[in-house]
Amino acid sequence: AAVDLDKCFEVVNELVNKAGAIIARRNETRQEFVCKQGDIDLVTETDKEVENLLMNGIKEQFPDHKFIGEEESSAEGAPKKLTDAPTWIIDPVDGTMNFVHAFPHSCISVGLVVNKVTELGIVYNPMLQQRFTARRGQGAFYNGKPIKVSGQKDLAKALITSEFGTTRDPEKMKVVNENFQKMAAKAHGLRVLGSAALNMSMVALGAADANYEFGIHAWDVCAGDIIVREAGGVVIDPAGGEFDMMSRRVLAASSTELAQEIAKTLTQFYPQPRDD
Ligand code: LIP
Repeated sequence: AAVDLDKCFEVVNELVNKAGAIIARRNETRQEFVCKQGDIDLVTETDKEVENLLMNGIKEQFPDHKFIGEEESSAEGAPKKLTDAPTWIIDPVDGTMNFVHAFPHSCISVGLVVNKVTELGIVYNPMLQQRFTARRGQGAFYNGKPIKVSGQKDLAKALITSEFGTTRDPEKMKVVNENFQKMAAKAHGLRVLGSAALNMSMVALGAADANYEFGIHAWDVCAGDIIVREAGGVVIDPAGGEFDMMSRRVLAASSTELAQEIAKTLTQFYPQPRDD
């Protein structure tokens, strides 16, 4: 059956409002957490509660839709194959480290993929009420107003975001540090704010010019990808090829020229295992 994307967008916006209210209230105090893979990969009760709220709300309206969720997949521990079925890709709290510290910079990130094409995305920071939305072919919006990337082409004038990531694996950290050094030397500025989805949204807004990261997951970047592209930006693989949502690698930029310059500059890393 055809997917009613208008209804999908309406339903998910309402659910995200409810979930956002929970996150914003809890963010007033520091949160208890448990470690997942390592001591800096965190999950809280709120992550699980918000994921359930979103998934149950969607299932009620669209019983045959599928899910790839951060906590859902870690619970099952199984890789997820992306099929042609309508699939919601959900990070209930992106930026969990910020959330446990009550640093008000985390968000809900939700994308809907149909026939392996992302149709819509929402990134919502309920603490600061920043809502980024996009639907395929209809542009990107910040709190309802159309947004555009900066169009910056020159790395020397670009504000770049990236992350330390959620592992202290020495090989990975070596690459992270090497790339921070390169960017600090070549770019206009470098920021590490703690949420992959919000990093990408800042590129869409034209506030940052590019974001790259090795080690992200599909749920961190699914919504950000469509929001950046609908804002006129590009999302590619950090080595310069096509973006692969399950590869755990991303490079978003305000222009093809900037994306390719960063791709040439970066020391490459291929996180294992992939998401699928
Ligand atoms: C995290 C991101 C963080 C990034 C990690 C991770 P989580 O998501 O927000 O910025 O470095 O790769 O994916 O675990 O907080 O939802």
